[in-house]
Amino acid sequence: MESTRNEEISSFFDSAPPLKNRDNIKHKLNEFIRLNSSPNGGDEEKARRIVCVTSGGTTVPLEQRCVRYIDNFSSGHRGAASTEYLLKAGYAVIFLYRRGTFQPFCRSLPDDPFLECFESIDPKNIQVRQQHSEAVKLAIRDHHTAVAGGLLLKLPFTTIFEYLQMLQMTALSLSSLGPHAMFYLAAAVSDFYVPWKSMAEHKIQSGSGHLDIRLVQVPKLLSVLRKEWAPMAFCISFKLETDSRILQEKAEMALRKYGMHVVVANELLTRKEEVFVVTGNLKITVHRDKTQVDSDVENPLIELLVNRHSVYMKESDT
Ligand code: PAZ
Repeated sequence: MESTRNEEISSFFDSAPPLKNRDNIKHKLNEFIRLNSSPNGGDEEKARRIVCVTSGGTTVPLEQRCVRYIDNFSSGHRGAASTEYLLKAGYAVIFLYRRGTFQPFCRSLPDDPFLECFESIDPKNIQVRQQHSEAVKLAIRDHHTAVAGGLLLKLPFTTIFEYLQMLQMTALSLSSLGPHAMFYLAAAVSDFYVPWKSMAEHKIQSGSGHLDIRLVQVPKLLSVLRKEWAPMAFCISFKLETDSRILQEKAEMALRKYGMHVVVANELLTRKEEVFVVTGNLKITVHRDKTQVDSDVENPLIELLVNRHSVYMKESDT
């Protein structure tokens, strides 16, 4: 059983196309962690907590020179919103996100900000439209403060191959922080993929009837993250289902089987209204505050998780 699992994992990593900018990503990660983990001349107690937030969905390419791929619904809204609250709570954030999905501090901008927020006043000048000026100013200010202040590192991925290699690199780099590190795994990660070696190289041709593609299971790497990559980090994973009857059971299973510290369970249709936080023997329901127009569920969720992380860090010290 264990050896089959190990084979699946090595076969995934060995056959995955190597990351194009691996060295550059590694360098950025190491610099970011170095700067944030020793802000006071290496005083362990005062070192900043660092969290890796994963956000958006992974794609599964069907061709090596990819024209078609399998995708999922995830918009990255949860990851982007949570990143803002985690920064506010004092964390440095590694934001591992799907290209093209929601970005921190941009949630209140219109869908096409470039075209909708700006107007051309004469052939040489453009200006921000009055009705968007406050939102644009805040987005630019908060984003700049976080990135230029060295508190937000944004790393984009598209495919399942990129995502899992980047998660592994991040986890191995963060492991030196012990319990100061946190993983907030909100990305919707593909469950099945086409192994690179058995994938068509060129665009799959139509015209010969039905198409058979064999998808194999993506290895379950949450337990590897917990046991091997970053064994002391505080790990939160997410579980999404569409059938409420199996949600709790699946979340509890993830807690036990993968050794997560917390599993956040949510349903597709109500995910923006409520989530269930499963930890130890507790199941805590977290709601959006419906009395406030702009409220979201990520605000109380992050508050709860930050407290849980504090307790975990204290317990790990003793
Ligand atoms: O990205 P989003 O805001 O549209 O949705 C968030 C979410 C539902 C993808 C996340 O809360 C989640 O449950 N992620 C894990 C999904 C899963 O693989 O079960």
